[in-house]
Amino acid sequence: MSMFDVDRSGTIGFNEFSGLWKYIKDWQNVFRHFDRDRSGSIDRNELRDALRQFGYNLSPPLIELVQSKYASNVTSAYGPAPGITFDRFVRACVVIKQLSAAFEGLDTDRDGWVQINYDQFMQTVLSLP
Ligand SMILES: [Ca+2]
Ligand SMILES: [Ca+2]
Repeated sequence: MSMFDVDRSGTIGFNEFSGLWKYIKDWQNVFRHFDRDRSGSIDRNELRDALRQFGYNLSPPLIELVQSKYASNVTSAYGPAPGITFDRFVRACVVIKQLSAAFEGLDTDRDGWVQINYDQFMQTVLSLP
């Protein structure tokens, strides 16, 4: 919630709530757009297409890793199909965005490589929300 508590008052005011609501609505539209088979969850291919559309070209093993990290394993006939549900999809996208931004911040010459020591690595990872 802290990312919507713009004035850091510790509570969510009306304007902040509107922002949050708009944010959720936008994400729901994004989710529906990429849930192409309308299964209520995001499978590997849908995830790959979504991330690609967002500008993140993850390799197949990375897609697999994200999928297995965020997918729920509900196999009940009444629950959502196995895959990434809405809230986890948002979380996965936010994490990938933040990790990518952190990497880009370190890769100052933009060649796709960074050389960092333990201290910088820990600082980078721990400073992520
Ligand atoms: Ca789906
Ligand atoms: Ca570099």
